[in-house]
Formats: sequence, structure tokens, C-alpha cells
Amino acid sequence: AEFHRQGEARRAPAYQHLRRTLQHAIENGELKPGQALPGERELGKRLELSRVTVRKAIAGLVADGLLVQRQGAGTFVAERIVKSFSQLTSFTDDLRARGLDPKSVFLERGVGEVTPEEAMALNLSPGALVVRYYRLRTAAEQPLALERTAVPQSVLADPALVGNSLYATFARLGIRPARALQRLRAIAFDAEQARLMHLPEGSPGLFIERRTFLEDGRVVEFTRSFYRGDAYDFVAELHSE
Ligand code: 16G
Repeated sequence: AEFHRQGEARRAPAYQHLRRTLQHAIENGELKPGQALPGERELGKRLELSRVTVRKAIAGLVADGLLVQRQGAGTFVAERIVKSFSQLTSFTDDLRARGLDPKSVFLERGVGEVTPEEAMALNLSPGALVVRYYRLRTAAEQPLALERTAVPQSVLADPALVGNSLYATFARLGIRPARALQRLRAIAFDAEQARLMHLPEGSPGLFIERRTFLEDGRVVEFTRSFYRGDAYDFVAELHSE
């Protein structure tokens, strides 16, 4: 039994170690997007690890969206960030799940009276105040999205409350988003957006508009996001009725 337990103890860190090693190799570009991984058996032989260990490490990285498995073809470094279209996650959540360190560059930040569009989206009366952000969202110095957010000032008293993550600020203040409505459409980045995103003008993007609600029906967020079209894969599970 003793021997067995030791074996177990050694095996758990081995797959985690491999998982971290592969994650670092992907993050620092040693393993490139789209690159094929050696097969499980070959990788195991090279690293002197069991196939079970290799398989477990790979399964973890597939779950994180860093690797993708294609039936019959093998395992590849993911070329895109896999993002659920049916879960209320934040930009920060999505990138942390990939082991990346997301950042916000504030292009604008302030308080003002609602525009008619914001008033409708947030269920506010004309003249109400909103906190506004215009942010460039990056990871590993790469621009991934531009986001314009409006939050009722009754929800967020001061624009300075948000550091890197809006949702982290919500959590800190005990504001618990319960659901959201989202719409998505294809766009081409205009000259100004393209400059900020370090992309050629006219590059394809995804426009995503999100209105986020509390359990009691109050709207706490109206965000218009412009995601890089070539960086994301949106996935959702669909159910028949
Ligand atoms: C995501 C949301 C956006 C939200 C932001 C908060 C989509 C399409 N949009 O980008 O509505 O404001 O996350 O991220 O997912 P943060 O907590 O990192 O600031």
C-alpha cells in the first residue's frame, strides 16, 4: 500500500509538471499556433513519462483551450482563443483560463449624461449619469479587443474603481451579474480602430454587444466590444427543445 501511495504521489505532479512545461512553451512561442504536437507515445518516450501522464497533461491543456485535438489528425497548438458564447465570463476570465495575463489600457474614462442609446440599453431616464470606459484589451502585449462600456453611476459611483477588470470590480463591490443578453455581428475595423489594434484598416472583427442584468432585473452593464476576428473561436452548446 505504501509503495502504491508513493507511486500515486509521484504521478500527480508529473502530469502537472508536463502541463506547465507545455503551457510555457506555448506562451513563449516555442510551440507555435497551429503546430502539431508529437503523438502521446512518442512524447512519453522522449520525456520518459507514461502515456497516461502525457494524456492527462494534454487533456488539461485541451480543457484550457491551449491545445485542440482533431479526430484522426492529432493534437495541435490552438490558433484561436476558444470563448463560450453562452457563459457570462469576462475578458479577464477567458484569458486567465489560458494562462495569460490580460491587461486593460484605458483610452477614455469618465462620467457623463446617458446618450439615448445608453438610456435604452440600461433602462435609464434621460439625464441619468453613467460611468464610461473605452479600453484596449491586451494579453502578452497583443491587442485583442476594443471595448466601450457604460455602467449606471448608481451602480459604480466612481470611474476610478475599475482597475484591470470590470467584473473583478463588480465582485469586489458585491455586484453579482445574473444573466446577459448578447448580440454578435461581423465588422471591419475602421482606420482609427485598426490603428489602436495594430491591424490593417478593414481587418475583420466581431462586434459583440452585451447588456448584463442583476437578479432583480437592473441593468449593470452596456458594453460594445470589437474583438479581433482572427483571434477567437466562439463556441456554444445547443439543445433541442
Ligand atoms: C467581456 C465582455 C464584456 C465585459 C468584459 C469585462 C464579451 C463579448 N464581452 O469582454 O461585456 O465588459 O468581458 O471584462 O465577452 P473585464 O472584467 O476583464 O473588464
